[in-house]
Amino acid sequence: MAKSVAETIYVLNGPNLNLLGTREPETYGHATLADIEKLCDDTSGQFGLKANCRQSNREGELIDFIHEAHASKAAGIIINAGGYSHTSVALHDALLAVKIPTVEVHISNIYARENFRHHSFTARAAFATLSGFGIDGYRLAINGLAAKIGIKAKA
Ligand code: CA2
Repeated sequence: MAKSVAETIYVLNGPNLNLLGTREPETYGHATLADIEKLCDDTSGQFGLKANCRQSNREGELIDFIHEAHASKAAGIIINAGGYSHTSVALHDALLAVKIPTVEVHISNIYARENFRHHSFTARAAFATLSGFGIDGYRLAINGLAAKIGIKAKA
C-alpha cells in the first residue's frame, strides 16, 4: 500500500522579515524568522501538515513561491508579504490565480499604524487576516487554515 504523504502548506514571508529580532523590537518583538519557522513547523505537525517556509526580499520570487505552491498542490498558504502587502497588485493576482486557501498574517496591528498600512492588496485574496498578535498570529493562522480545509489536530 502506498505510504500517505503529509499535505503541505506554504508559509511565505516577505521583505525585511529576515531582520526580525535584530531591530524595532517595540513593533515586531524579539523573535526571529527562525523562531517563526519553528512555530509554523510545530503547529503544522499538530495537524499532520508539513510547513514549507520561504522568505524573500523580492516580489517576483514571492510570486514564484506562490506558483510553486500551486504546482506542488499545496493545501494552503500563510503569507506575510511585509511592505508588499500594501503595494503589490502582482502578489494579489498570483494568490487569486492559484485559488489556494490563504491566510494573511501581520505581526503588528497594521490598523494602529500609519494610514499607508491600512490597505492590503494581498488581504483581498485571502479568506482571513490576522494582524497584531505578534508571531502567535502564524500559529493562529495555521489553526484557522486547518479548520477551513477540514483538517483536525492529530491526537
Ligand atoms: O506587521 C507586519 O508583519 C508587517 O507585515 C511587517 C512589514 C510592514 O511593512 C507591514 O506594514 C506590517 C515590515 C517588515 C519589516 O520587518 C522588520 C523587522 C525587523 C526590523 C526591521 C524590519
